Amino acid sequence: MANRIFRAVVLGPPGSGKGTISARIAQSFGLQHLSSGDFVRENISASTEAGILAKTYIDKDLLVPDCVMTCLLLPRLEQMTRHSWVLDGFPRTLAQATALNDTCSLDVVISLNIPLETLKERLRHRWIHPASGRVYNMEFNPPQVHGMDDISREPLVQRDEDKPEALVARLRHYKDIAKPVIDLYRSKGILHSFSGTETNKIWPYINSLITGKIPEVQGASQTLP
Ligand code: G5P
Ligand code: MG
Repeated sequence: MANRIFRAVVLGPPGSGKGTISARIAQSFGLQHLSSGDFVRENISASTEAGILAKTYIDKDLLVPDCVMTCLLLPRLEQMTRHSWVLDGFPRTLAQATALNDTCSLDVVISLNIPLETLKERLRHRWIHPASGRVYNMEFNPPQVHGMDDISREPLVQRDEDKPEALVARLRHYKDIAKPVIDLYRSKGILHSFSGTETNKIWPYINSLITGKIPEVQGASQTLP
């Protein structure tokens, strides 16, 4: 764990590998991994007021409104004064980025640029364990037992928003909304963009970027998802 607090954000379209890369960063550098999508899904499972509201948007393949997302996430970040973290999936909009900026300062923003065809292919094969948010890919990261979560052995499901008809609209929408967010972090000089079709090829560059930003690293693990 680094001696000082380190805060990173991972941006990218659906299926770009935000969750996979963030989990590797968290595991390798001892950071807490916070995922806005997992956080929303936890709230949906727990039927909180915010979760019930968020579900009405997710069911229509829409982004959850900024005020719901910031109310869910920012108090959690404000509590994390002693922990370094990597945040995946937030901010998605300029309003969210501005709210985050008012809450804390970021060390690094990683933007993943993955070709559209690659994204479509990946999401087609993605299955999740809803209770834990664990993500599998039937080709890249398959479960030990087909169709079952490795730990709970409960059945895996495919998210409605990963089904082909919902995908193209999601990906197009992402690009429009993300541009001002990416421009903002570029202007702050903390944006690092990575392009490619394979997470395993992008990972070493991200690993060395973070290693350079966190000199005192402990507890790096060899088993990566
Ligand atoms: P989420 O949960 O943030 P998305 O759609 O932005 O959902 P997603 O789908 O979770 O992002 P990811 O995390 O970028 O994708 O990617 P991943 O899960 O790591 O990888 C995708 C798949 O590809 C996995 O199966 C993985 O194993 C595989 N894979 C990774 N690398 C490779 C590789 O190199 N090769 C291959 N073959 N496969 C690979 O948000 C869900 C919803 O919540 C709401 C929105 O409605 C959103 O749609 N939401 C928000 N709304 C407003 N504002 C926010 N900030 C919101 N955050 C969430
Ligand atoms: Mg994710």
